[in-house]
Amino acid sequence: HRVHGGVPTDIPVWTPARDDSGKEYTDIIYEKAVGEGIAKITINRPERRNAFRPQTIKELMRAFNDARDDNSIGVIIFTGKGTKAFCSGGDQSLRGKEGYVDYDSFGRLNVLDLQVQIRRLPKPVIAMVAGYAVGGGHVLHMVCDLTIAAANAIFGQTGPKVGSFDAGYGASIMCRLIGPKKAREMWYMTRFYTASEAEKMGLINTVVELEKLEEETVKWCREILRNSPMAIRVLKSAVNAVDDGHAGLQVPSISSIFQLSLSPTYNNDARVG
Ligand code: S0N
Repeated sequence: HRVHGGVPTDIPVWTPARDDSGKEYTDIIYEKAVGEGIAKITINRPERRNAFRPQTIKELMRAFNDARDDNSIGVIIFTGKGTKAFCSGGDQSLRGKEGYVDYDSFGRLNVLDLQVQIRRLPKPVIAMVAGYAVGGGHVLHMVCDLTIAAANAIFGQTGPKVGSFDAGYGASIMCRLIGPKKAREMWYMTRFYTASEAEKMGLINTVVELEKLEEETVKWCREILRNSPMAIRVLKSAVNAVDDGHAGLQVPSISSIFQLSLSPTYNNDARVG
């Protein structure tokens, strides 16, 4: 191991992972660093700047659910394939009168369910962003616990240009992160912001050279993994509580306390729940 500040900085060996549906993934890559406690979920549609279609979201939800339930996983990295985009939002080529429709004729914008899933998931989710995080892809990085960006990252909302918007988390969490004035600017004007501008705005945690992006992200994961998963899961719901209310608190925090009261030997290191 190469070590910096007591934390190894080498990139782990990623092993392909599956969920229990028995289905293959077509739109994402799901991997785990065995023995490390890290899962990595990658949108794999680089030819469309990692735009999501309903099928992409279904697969992401399956993988996030598996990572949530896997006792060996403590942190999840969420990213996009390649260096040009984290995610460019909803696949515009599938947008028609019936909404977003793919080959399963699935006409619902199920990305909103994924946003809720990431917010409720009682483990940190880290967005690892190279290139564009725009439109619905920008909201996806905002709902993650932390965002680590490469110097080439570009952030922005594009929805109003194409007649769409996110009046849920896309508006409320953005106000929390950068304040309502800046949030209005971002939504009304659909400007794009560089990684260093985004860092100054409080939209992301840090910026690193593109070549160091994964190394740095894994280092942040390892630092988190040294700490108590129980403390982190309750802190996650506490930090989200103002926006998520009781629905947010209920899942990781109250159920943990309930389990604590049930079992005097409840394991403070538990990663399931
Ligand atoms: C990302 C951009 C800026 C990249 O520009 P660049 O590098 O010049 O590449 P392009 O040549 O433009 O693109 C390369 C190929 O990728 C395809 N492509 C890119 N983005 C999409 C996309 N979103 N859907 C489908 N295909 C995409 C290009 O067509 C091109 O293909 P080829 O090579 O075959 O020509 C630039 O690409 C860009 O601006 N993309 C569109 C961004 C956009 O408008 N996104 C949609 C925004 N709306 C949503 O996300 C809908 C969902 C929604 O309403 C929502 C939901 C939740 C939260 C927020 C929203 C919201 O609307 O904001």
